[in-house]
Amino acid sequence: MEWSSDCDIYADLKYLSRDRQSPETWDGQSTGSQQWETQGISHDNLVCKAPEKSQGCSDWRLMGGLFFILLLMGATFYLLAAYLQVHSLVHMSQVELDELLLNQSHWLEELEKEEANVMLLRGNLSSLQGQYQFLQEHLLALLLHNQSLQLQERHRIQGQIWDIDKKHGALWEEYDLLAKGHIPIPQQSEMLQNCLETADGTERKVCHFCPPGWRISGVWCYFLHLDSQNWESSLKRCQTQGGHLAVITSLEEQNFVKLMVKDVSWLGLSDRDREGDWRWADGTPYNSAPKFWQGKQPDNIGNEDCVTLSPRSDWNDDKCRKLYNSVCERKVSRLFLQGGILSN
Ligand SMILES: [Ca+2]
Ligand SMILES: [Ca+2]
Repeated sequence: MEWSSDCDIYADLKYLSRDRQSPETWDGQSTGSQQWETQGISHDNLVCKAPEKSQGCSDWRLMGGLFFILLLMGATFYLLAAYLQVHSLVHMSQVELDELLLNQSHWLEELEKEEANVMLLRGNLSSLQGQYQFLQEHLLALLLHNQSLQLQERHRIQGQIWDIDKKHGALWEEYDLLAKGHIPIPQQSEMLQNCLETADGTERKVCHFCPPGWRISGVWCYFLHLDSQNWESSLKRCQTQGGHLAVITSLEEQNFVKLMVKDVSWLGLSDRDREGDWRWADGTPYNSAPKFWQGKQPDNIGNEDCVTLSPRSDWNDDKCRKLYNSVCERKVSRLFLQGGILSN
């Protein structure tokens, strides 16, 4: 503590009596040289020390400095924590991105394998269809040209033909599904022979497909069965192939089917449920389309309820139990072709 005789007039004063050697506090709050004199203290006896408020001010500054440092440290810790959190998130995102890229690569490989499998399957399918058709024709020839076969043997062969028909149909359905799965089709494929320009002005074409062995006309596919069966069996066989016995609704269709058949063949028209109440196999109303009966048909002689067509004559009602060829009909599969890819 420095004592001085050069006092500021507003200093917190102490005076030192030179004879007492110890400072005493001056009890005035503010002072001036005149007051020393009124109190009987000689100016020579006054000494000063640094004002108390100066010490207080230093403490405040010190506390302020400490507070600032603490604030700075807090902010630093906060920023550090935030940085670590962001860094952690970025790291996690990077890991997830790496996983996604890995998965994408995996799926692309799987897709390539799948496409290769589909191509292989298509090749196998085509080969199988050829074998089925060969077997079917072979069995039919057996039935047609070997009349001496026992009835039981004939039934067995007919059962095999039915089985082949069903498998053939199932294979086609599978092929249809594959084609709809956006699988590229070779440009020269026979499947693309019935692709037509669309009216929307794009390069997209609309393609109509029939299963192998079926003939296409407009939006319908037709299949002629040469192994003769009664009307009921013929109807069921068409249903297992995804269609029904042929339904004729125009002169153009009548002419097409008439040219197609080789002998008397069943059509999908009957009045089995009620005499004179003619019904088409697919529910088409009988009166909504033109009719192509032969001159005096239908005559219902001996209860004839099922309708036939032959290359040389128009419709005739005949007995449903008789064994004739039959014509099945089903809608074309309709797909769109763009950039060598078929899709629905
Ligand atoms: Ca009838
Ligand atoms: Ca008749």
